[in-house]
Amino acid sequence: MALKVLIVMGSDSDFDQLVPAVTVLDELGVACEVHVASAHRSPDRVLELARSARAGGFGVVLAAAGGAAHLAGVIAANTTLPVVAVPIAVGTLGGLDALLSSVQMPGGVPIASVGIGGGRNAGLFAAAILSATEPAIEARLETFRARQVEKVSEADARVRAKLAASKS
Ligand code: RP5
Repeated sequence: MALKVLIVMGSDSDFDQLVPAVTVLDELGVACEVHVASAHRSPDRVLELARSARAGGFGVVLAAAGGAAHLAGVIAANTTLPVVAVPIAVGTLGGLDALLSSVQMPGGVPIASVGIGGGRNAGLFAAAILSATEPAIEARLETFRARQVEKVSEADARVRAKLAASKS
């Protein structure tokens, strides 16, 4: 059975920024499971999710948190699956704190990170990781990329048509 994506967010207030991850995974036919669990408010639950992830059929974890974000690091400390942080745009620093917490992990337990509020890219990256062992996901990613090429070409045509119209 194809591996799934485990999505964990520190609070339900993070949910809106994770919707693009769920949407793009759905578009790519990648199964995911979404949970709220906090590294500081419900630490036992985070450990449970992380430690059971591989046996539960997951191949990658997306960990979304804002503020002094340590969710991704704590999950990575409790599984050898790849963990991708999604720094959430929240609070006085607007997500910069979460971004730095994510990319400045001390050596030995690495995590990857997308940009602040990068839910969609996180979903795409998770699919890319799973595509290494799942040809069906690779094929859907190829189609997704080809469609992007078409969209850029359509945008090019629109802009050129607007320019031409403005000159006539
Ligand atoms: C973090 O604190 C969560 O991931 C969230 O981004 C932030 C604020 O959480 P709430 O106070 O809205 O629950 O742990």
